[in-house]
Amino acid sequence: MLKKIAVAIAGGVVAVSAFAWDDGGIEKSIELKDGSTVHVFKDGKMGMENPYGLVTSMDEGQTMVTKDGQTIVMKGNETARLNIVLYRQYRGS
Ligand SMILES: [Cu+2]
Repeated sequence: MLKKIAVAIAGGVVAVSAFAWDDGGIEKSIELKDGSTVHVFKDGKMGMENPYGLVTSMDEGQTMVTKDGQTIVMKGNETARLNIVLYRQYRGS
């Protein structure tokens, strides 16, 4: 079940909104300078996706630079949770 979500663009951060998906609890997805994406869950915790679409681990407290040059700090490390969301997306369920 795919559901279109409106991706809020907060604070000038570039949000990824190229395709619609079941948000799976993700509030927004932010592109980073190195080509990876940080997905922010509704509770504020984050999960990392590398440029190849794979979920990767990042230590909490690490800083990341967004595509438009802003610095954000990693909160949480939701690899398992993000895996479930991305996997569901691939299955299209
Ligand atoms: Cu990160």
